[in-house]
Amino acid sequence: MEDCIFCKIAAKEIPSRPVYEDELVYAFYDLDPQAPTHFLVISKQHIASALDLTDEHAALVGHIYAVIAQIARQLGFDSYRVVTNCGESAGQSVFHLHFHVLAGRDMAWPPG
Ligand code: DGP
Repeated sequence: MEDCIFCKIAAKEIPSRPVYEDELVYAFYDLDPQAPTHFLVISKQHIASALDLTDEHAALVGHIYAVIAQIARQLGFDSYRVVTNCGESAGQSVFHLHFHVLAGRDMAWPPG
């Protein structure tokens, strides 16, 4: 989608530090890390937010969680947090579906 920063990152029009890529998803390190390890997993398909997900996306979302587990194993993490901010009030600033993966420190609950 034109003017979507994450579409441009997925298309390599904007540089990023890659973690993983396949035909459905791209994973790259977050510009503003909130943990010693903090990367994002995005769908290559432009989906504005989790609010737009339907049953049609079930395989995609399942694949994203499988990819996250695979990356975590490869990086040596057995403990990590996955966050999807959905909507401005929840902290979403980029309106392209993405999953934050945070690891390498203890996490507080509830999140702020
Ligand atoms: P959220 O606020 O939940 O929509 O998360 C957006 C995240 O995207 C935020 O943690 C910062 C990150 N981010 C924004 N622009 C860029 C960029 O150009 N490159 C990278 N690597 N991360 C970005």
